[in-house]
Amino acid sequence: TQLPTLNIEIENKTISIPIRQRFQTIMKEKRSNLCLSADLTNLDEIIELSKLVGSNICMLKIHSDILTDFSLDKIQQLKDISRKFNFLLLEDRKFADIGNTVKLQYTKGLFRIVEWADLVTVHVLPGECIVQGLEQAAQSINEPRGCLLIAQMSSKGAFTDNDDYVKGVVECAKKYSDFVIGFISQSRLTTTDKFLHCTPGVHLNNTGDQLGQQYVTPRQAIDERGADILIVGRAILDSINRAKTAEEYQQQGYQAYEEIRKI
Ligand code: 5FU
Repeated sequence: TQLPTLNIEIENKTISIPIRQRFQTIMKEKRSNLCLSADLTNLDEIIELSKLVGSNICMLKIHSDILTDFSLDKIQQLKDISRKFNFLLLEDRKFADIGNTVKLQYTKGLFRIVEWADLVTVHVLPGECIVQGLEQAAQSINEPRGCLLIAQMSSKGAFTDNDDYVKGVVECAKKYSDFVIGFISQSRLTTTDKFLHCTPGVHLNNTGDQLGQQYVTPRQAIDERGADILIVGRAILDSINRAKTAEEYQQQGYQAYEEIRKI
């Protein structure tokens, strides 16, 4: 089964763009491999922030379950901004249940994630059935949808630090490569460019937090951790000038990406 593609009208011709290709085009056009992790608890504030940094980012990541003012109207506003500024919306849901349950979590409840999130994050702990459940649910939507498999985590002592586990995640990605467009990772997992490697735990000034987060610099993330996309949260959110800091991470990140990946 084919996942839907995004239909774009150019000079009266409809062109279909699969989500993987769309992501790569956004990165090239905007010269950005920066994903802002907008870990704020107020969606109005995220909407304002997304306008401020919209031109600097290729993706905005949120945790909808930390929002105190979530509504489908407001999330639609954020979606409209993402289309205007041309970035993807990632819901960092970290699904981790059996296929049938994740299908419900993806489509129902207060958040109805499938209706607005271009991408979601997924643990493969339950086995490949989790991807099957999500992919099935995504087919009910007439827009492209995809997911990132969590292969490795940035936190100290993560149990994902296990070669067999990571190998299993990569196999699963290859098997469902229409829907799986990449990984959340801390190292380069495949030799092909097919899968986007997205790396959290990036900060220029800190090495970690008090709760196990571990940071590397943007250049280290790309060079030593194999990142394509840098996921940056508090380094930008806690800075005095968020717009200026986002621009710095965009520039440093993309420059290192071009040099190291030779794109
Ligand atoms: F899968 C992962 C991971 O391994 N590490 C993470 O930090 C996800 N994250 C998310 O990236 C985490 O939930 C935060 O939303 C974000 C990192 O935020 P920070 O403020 O840059 O530490």
